[in-house]
Amino acid sequence: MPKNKELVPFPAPLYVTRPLLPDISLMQAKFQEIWDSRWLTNNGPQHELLENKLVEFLKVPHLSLFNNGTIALIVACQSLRLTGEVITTPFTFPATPHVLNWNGIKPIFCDIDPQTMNIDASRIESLITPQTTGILAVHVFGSPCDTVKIQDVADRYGLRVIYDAAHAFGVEIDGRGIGTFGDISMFSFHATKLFHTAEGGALTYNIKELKARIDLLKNFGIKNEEEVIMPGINGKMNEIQAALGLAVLGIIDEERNKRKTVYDCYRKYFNGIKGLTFISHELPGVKSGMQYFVLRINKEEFGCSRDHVYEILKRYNVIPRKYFYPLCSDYPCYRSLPSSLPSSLQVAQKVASEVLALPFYGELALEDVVRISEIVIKSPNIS
Ligand code: T4K
Repeated sequence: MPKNKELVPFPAPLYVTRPLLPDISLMQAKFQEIWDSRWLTNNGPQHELLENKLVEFLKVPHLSLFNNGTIALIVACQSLRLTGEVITTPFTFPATPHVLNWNGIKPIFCDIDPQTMNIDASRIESLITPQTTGILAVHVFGSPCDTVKIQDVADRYGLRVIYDAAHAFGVEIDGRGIGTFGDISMFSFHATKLFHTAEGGALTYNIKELKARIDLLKNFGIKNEEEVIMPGINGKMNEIQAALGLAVLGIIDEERNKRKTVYDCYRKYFNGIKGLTFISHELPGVKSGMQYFVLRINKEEFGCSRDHVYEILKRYNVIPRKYFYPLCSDYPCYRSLPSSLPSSLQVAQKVASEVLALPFYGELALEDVVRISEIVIKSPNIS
């Protein structure tokens, strides 16, 4: 049990996030519509409606829905015919490099920027070889990558750019939807995301011609009853997922406002504390998606390590996450790659040892945010 007398453990676990759920009556009405239509998947009316609504919401010209973000990303690589080597970040969820692997592409890990924690655009050029066909960058925690520098390198070397925008739903740069940068962007609609369809995802892109190819690829390559014109996969979102998405879409602005209040509360507590920094949801010109609240703990300055804070929080029934530790380049399936050498990824190694995602969702009570913050701040003094 904790030694600190003032702090007591929470009666129930406080998770890093909780799925946003619309009123059940809304879903019951949606279920009725689906039952009446007897149309459960394969481009039904809910699917069509959600696609149209998301095009508008995300401010993108074209969008294709998927059954999850990982399959969407696999299809993105297929649709751009990426081969050989693709430069990516080691500081991400396993799906990012795995998608390359599933396409027979070698991931080339590039170190990250110490502030944004995104791929360091100034290091990409030195990793390009005759085998490089693309860049797969991640808008980590919803903070935008350096899209200008990345596009500049890509244009100079004739490379394709895919953004893993799994964390960046609703993010805008100077009023422009984040899904309009690069060739293709992928959004994840997993239950843990601000906008979700329980499982799901989407690809967004500017080139109209890609729509036909992407939609064929996610439906086994079936053109019509007698023609299968490419080796596709089953990436289709079903009607129940789409209906849930339609209901969730109606409440995410309210959720974002609530999360802003939670963010402000954390910020108040952590601002100015030596050794603690956190991701900003107030970057100039950027509309935040309010997806995660991530602390960075500098062991020397704060007085204890990220791992110590993690253990102390768990003792008090707070379940934070070390997103993203270990680095993908340290997984057994990738660590023998030349680009995985820790000495080439020094910033990423340091960042991965410092990050801690704290509970962050609209329903989190502010008094709980205060208690979580106090536990963090007192961690160096709790053994
Ligand atoms: N690229 C990036 C950069 C990504 O972060 C992700 C996914 C992808 C690609 C792939 O997209 P998808 O194929 O998933 O669409 C979670 C999510 O499962 C994953 O989607 C997400 N990134 C990742 C960052 O977070 P885990 O392994 O941390 O999930 P889990 O089950 O531990 O959930 C976290 C917490 O959320 C739990 O402690 C409790 C709470 N929770 C979770 C679920 C599923 C609930 O309260 N209810 C729930 O239903 O990966």
